[in-house]
Amino acid sequence: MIDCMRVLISGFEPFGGRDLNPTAFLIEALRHGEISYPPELVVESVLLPVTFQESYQKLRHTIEAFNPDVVFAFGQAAGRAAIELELRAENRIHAEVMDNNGARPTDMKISEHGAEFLPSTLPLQGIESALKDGGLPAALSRSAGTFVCNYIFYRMLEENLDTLRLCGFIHVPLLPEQVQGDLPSLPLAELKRGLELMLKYINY
Ligand code: PCA
Repeated sequence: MIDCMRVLISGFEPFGGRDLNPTAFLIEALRHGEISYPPELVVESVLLPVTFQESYQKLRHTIEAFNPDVVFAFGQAAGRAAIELELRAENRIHAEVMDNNGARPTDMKISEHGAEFLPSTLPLQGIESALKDGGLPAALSRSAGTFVCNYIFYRMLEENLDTLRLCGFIHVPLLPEQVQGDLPSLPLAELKRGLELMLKYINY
C-alpha cells in the first residue's frame, strides 16, 4: 500500500481593522476543491483566529487530531511583495496593533527557557525555486514579525522539536483589493497557484 503524506494548511481570519485576509481565502479555496494537488497527499485545513490566546490552541488541536507530516502555516503581511518563506521563528512577541481579542502584549518572550530562534523545518530553498520556476514572486525571509504569526510559528516548532514533522510559516502579500496607495499585492489566483506548486513540491 502506498503511504500517504498528510499535509495541514492553516490560514488566518482578517485582523487589524481589515475585512479580508488572503490566507482565509486560501482555506476557503481548499475547502471548495479549487486547489489541485497530487492524489498521494491527504490535505486538511484550519482557519485560525488572530488572537494570542486561541490561535495556537486551535492549531495544536488540529495537529493532534490530524497528525500531519507537513504543516504549511500561512499569514498575511502588508508591505511584502513576494510569497515569503520564513527561515525562523523568534522567541519574542511585541504587538504593534491589538489582536482580535483586544490584547496587545509588548516585548515578551514566548518561551521562558526556549531558544532565541527556532529554524523552519521545511525544505525552503526547494520550495522557493519551485515557486520561482512557476513564475511567482518568492523569497526567503529572516523575520516572521513579532505578532500572532510568529507566535504560532514558534510554538509549533518548539512543540514538534522531537518529531520529524516538517513545519513552516509562509507570509503572503495583500490582495489587490486590499490595497490603497502603493503597497505591493498579489492576486488570489497567483496565491492559489503558489499553494499548488508547494503541494506538488512537497510530494517528492
Ligand atoms: N498575519 C499576522 C497575524 C495574522 C496574519 O494573517 C502576522 O503576520 O502576525
